[in-house]
Amino acid sequence: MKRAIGFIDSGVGGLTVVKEVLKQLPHEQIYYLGDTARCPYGPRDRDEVHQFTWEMTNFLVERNIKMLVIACNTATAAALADIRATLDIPVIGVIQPGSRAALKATHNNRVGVLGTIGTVQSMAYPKALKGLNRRVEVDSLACPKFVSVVESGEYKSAIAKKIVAESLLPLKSTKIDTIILGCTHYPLLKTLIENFMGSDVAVINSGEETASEVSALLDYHDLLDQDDKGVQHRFFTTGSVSIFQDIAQDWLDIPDMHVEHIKLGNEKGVYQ
Ligand code: I24
Ligand code: DGL
Repeated sequence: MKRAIGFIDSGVGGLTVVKEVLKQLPHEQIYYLGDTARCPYGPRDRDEVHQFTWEMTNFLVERNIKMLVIACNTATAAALADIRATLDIPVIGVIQPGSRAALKATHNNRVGVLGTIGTVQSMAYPKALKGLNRRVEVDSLACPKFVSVVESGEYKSAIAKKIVAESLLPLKSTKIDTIILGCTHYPLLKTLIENFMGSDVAVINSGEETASEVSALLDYHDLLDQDDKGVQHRFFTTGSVSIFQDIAQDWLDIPDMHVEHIKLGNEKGVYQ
């Protein structure tokens, strides 16, 4: 029996990571769980995000996944260490890969990090970056408006351009030469961010880097699938199946995607 790579996220944003994995590893089978009923995680307490992330993890572990990817930055910041220490399958988050790529790209050891409130407050990126290179200087910035502008579908509009410019203004006066997109949604704003920061600043997509690490880790553990025979991706959502399906089909270019509605938590359904 083929075993899937499990992906968990607060909603649909983690599909940016899945898209990169499908591109790099077309033989692999994907199980994706998006907790859209309780999205966004960004403004929530760390303990709550930790609890929700464990609930998602247990759901996919019960379905015999061979590796877990925590595709959400906020969830990675709140729960990766604990989940990795507990499970006996490889577990990967989005923060370490993004950090490693940023350190490769920077010439002056000054890195900017954009994320949700939860991710920025956790200091997970500065910790990861300094753990890899103690001389690096980090400027973190929470961009709470970015997720809603992407989810409004207006991410290419003049409004988005204005929000990006206003939010990133504090970074203009710093010496950063590299910026990490530390949130699943921000790759959709990449062009606007690049245009505002200018061509001297390298923009790192954590999701893209994570896909490369998934590939390396599967190879290392000898878990890579040799062909795409019998591949049956599965998508689970705690929210609306039709909204999830519309976005995911469009984003991943998979027609007639099968999406299943599931419930998580002790008091099922009360979080909506
Ligand atoms: N993009 C995201 N989330 C949405 C959206 C979007 N609606 C349009 N687009 N909605 O995330 C989530 C809203 N919730 C409401 C409560 O129920 C669950 C859903 C970014 C997706 C990244 C893959 C714009 C859009 C789209 C298709 C592809 C990409 C995209 F419609 F940005
Ligand atoms: N997936 C989240 C992240 O990467 C963004 C959306 C949310 O706040 O839940 O941090």
